[in-house]
Amino acid sequence: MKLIGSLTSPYVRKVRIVMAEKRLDFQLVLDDVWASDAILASNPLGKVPCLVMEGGEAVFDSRVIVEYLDSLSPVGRLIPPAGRERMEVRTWEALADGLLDAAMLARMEAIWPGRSAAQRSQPWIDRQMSRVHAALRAMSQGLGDKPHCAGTHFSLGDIAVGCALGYLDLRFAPIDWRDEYPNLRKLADKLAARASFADTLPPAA
Ligand code: GSF
Repeated sequence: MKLIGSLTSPYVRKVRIVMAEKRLDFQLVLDDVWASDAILASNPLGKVPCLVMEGGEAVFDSRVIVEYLDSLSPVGRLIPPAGRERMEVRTWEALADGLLDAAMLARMEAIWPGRSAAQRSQPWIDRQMSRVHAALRAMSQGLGDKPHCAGTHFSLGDIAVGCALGYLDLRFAPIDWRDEYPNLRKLADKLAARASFADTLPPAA
């Protein structure tokens, strides 16, 4: 399997962590979607991550990829098979990915070179950043004093939240989520000790 992606994308990191936790072998093909259109040959949406299977079929987006990878073996199940527990884990993932979607929209509004200074909208950035802060609040409330996001086990929910927090460190360093939400800091510290997280830390911005 080939995984097309970048070392800084948090969605790609989520997939790489799942691969590592599941002990799956893959080749990482680096692609900067902002500098080239090469990704369009595999994913018409022009986004990474994109998984290219042995037969050449392309799989996207990250949620579909991780669901597929988790189904490949029962080793270290990251998504419960059914029911309420599954819904809970997927909702944590949606919350973490949603934080990222809002953060990306805000960042691109502020820095995408295709937009002139006059075209940038501060109210739009503020709207997206309010979603980021609301998602952080919801994560902290949902986690409470539990050891993991969903249930008592490490799951895709923890992975997604860890990637979202890592992205804030990379691109939104002034947001002091550790100070504001000590329970998220505790979770992040625990996750950082896992090889899958340590080995996929994004290079400094
Ligand atoms: C989001 C992927 C995405 O936005 C997923 O796979 O979960 N819902 C999708 N990827 C970004 C890269 S990033 O993490 O910076 C991307 O490829 N953006 C290119 C674009 O044109 O939006």
